[in-house]
Amino acid sequence: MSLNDSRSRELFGRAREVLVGGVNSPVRAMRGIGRDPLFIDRAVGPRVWDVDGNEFIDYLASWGPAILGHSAPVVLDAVTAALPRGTSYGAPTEREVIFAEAVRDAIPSIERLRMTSSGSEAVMGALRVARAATGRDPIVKTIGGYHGAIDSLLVEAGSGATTLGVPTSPGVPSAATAATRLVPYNDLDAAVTALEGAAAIIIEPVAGNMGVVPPAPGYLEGLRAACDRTGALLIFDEVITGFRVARGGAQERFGVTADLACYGKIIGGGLPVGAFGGRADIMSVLAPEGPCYQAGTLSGNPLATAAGCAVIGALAQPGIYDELEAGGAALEAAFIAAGVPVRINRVGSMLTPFFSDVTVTNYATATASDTTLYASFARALLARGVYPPPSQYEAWFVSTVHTTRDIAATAEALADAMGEVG
Ligand code: KE4
Repeated sequence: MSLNDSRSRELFGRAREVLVGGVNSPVRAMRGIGRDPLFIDRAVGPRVWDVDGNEFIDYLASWGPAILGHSAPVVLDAVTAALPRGTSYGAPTEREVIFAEAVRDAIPSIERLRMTSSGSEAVMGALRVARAATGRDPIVKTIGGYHGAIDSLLVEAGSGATTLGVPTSPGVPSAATAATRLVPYNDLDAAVTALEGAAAIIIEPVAGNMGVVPPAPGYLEGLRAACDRTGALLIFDEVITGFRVARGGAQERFGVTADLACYGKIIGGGLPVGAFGGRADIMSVLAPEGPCYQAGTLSGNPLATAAGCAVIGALAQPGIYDELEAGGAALEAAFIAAGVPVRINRVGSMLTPFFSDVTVTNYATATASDTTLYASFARALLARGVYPPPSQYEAWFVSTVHTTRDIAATAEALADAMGEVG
């Protein structure tokens, strides 16, 4: 079964003449599933339409932000109302205060917050604060963890870096990664050793960038204890899990408090946003209160903040995380009902199906999965109106607006696609 993608192909030809690789972010190029990218025309609710008019039930969710579905009315209304008041002032606004108070109400450990325009910038800021607050340089990261396009962390990085075959990027000076210590995910002993004398460990509390890999029982708690013992800071990179796996993110879901946490994606409702925050005593090193410098022209942008306030407000609705949990469970059940031979890792409404004979618990087992089969399966799903993440090393996301009919249609497509490629 094939897809009419002639307009996408035409656009891709033009795009490659002016945008590197035809895209503005590598993993969008769909090389991870062995095809050229589809150009999207619009997105509403749980669906996206490409420029050839093909309709898809969407599980990419723009890599996570679309937790309320695309073009959520509450988000569109908030941005529409904000637009006539201007798009950027370069000055503080009341809405940034409202936004930060809403984040703190949901995540009490965030005593002070700094907004940015991307998750990468949020992580950069958190690392710099951790180093300034501790006076130490070494940062521990997990092999396969992805924290944005940051020099010191683009080493054994997951997500598109692995998908594109460059987990350690050229162009990053060795000096930039000299203080980066690498440990396998879910290997507590390795992390405990690496944390001696370290400024911090930065970790995806639920890995999403080697595909979804949950923390082993006791892993996060063990990192917390090791940080307490060594004086290193525990940084949760919750760019994916923040407001995804619980209203209070992984800190709430697993009951482990981080010293600093990074956010993005969902908190901007699809507009450019990031944020980092944590203990007031740690964050007080940040300018203008302290000497540690971090800045951004569009940080706390009025439109992104309006969208963020709308999403965070909507996610305060009682029972909404039960709905998301049920949606994730329904998608997992659809894979099983369709007889797709995968090992599924799921936390709430984020999951990854691995074509693997073993349970995936870290980067080594994730990268041992059959990515060629995943690629052909994903292509077959696109031809059947289901839009999966275009890489084995990403998360599938269910929103609050995926219906039981959408899941049933997905189950049919899963079975049919597996019939073609299996
Ligand atoms: P951004 O700079 O892309 O907003 O956020 C970087 C980032 C930081 N931390 C985590 C845990 C992340 O997952 C990300 C970005 N995620 C990828 C997909 N897994 C974004 C997609 C892309 O790179 O195009």
